[in-house]
Amino acid sequence: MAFGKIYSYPGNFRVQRAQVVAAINGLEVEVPADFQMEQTKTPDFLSKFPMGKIPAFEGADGFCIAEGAAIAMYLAGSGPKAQQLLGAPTDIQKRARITEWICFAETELNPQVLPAFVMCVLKYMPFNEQTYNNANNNLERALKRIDKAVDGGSKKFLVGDELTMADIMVAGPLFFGQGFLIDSKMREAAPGAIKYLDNLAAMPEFKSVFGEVKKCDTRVAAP
Ligand SMILES: N[C@@H](CCC(=O)N[C@@H](CS)C(=O)NCC(=O)O)C(=O)O
Repeated sequence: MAFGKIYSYPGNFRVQRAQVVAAINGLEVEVPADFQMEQTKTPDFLSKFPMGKIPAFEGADGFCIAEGAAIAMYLAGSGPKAQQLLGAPTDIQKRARITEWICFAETELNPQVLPAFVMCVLKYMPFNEQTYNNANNNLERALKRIDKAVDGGSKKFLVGDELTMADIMVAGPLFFGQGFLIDSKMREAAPGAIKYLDNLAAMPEFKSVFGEVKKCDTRVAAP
């Protein structure tokens, strides 16, 4: 029996991160293919997920949780690899370091890759040059921060010497962003970070969920 379901549209990197975690922990998690965004506004969905947003996780035991990071953390803590992914409960500093990178992913990476996607790819929002430039500058700064953390590409993981939630959470938005925004020019500014991401992308844990990571030559421009 499946451990639970994640409701989302297909190809959502927040869900893909959770799927990587679930696979590492041997948890079966379904992503129903027939899910429609309109369902997020139904009384049934809102009674379980009051924000009416996806991703949203519903466990076989009835436990419901929203927010992509919280879903991934819940799955990380629910299987045999919990200590590897989250750090041992007694190793407070390691757990804090992993949390630092999770916060970094959610606040320094996701908000930088999403504006260009929404304005230039989906075209749901009018193009705003200042928003676009600020996000790109902040993204380059964040990539340089990662470059430093992995010693110019000589380290394979952000925390310690095995895969943790730090890597999984950071990889999601950056694999996604490489397809349309992190172009060859931005990649040249942080080659060690890109080498680190390439190493992660080649790991079976990521490859089975994300497939081949697409890399754009030129970033998406104003529509
Ligand atoms: N903070 C949430 C954001 C989730 C989010 O913005 N989801 C969008 C789709 S990518 C959504 O459900 N939008 C529907 C709405 O705003 O009503 C997370 O990280 O999971």
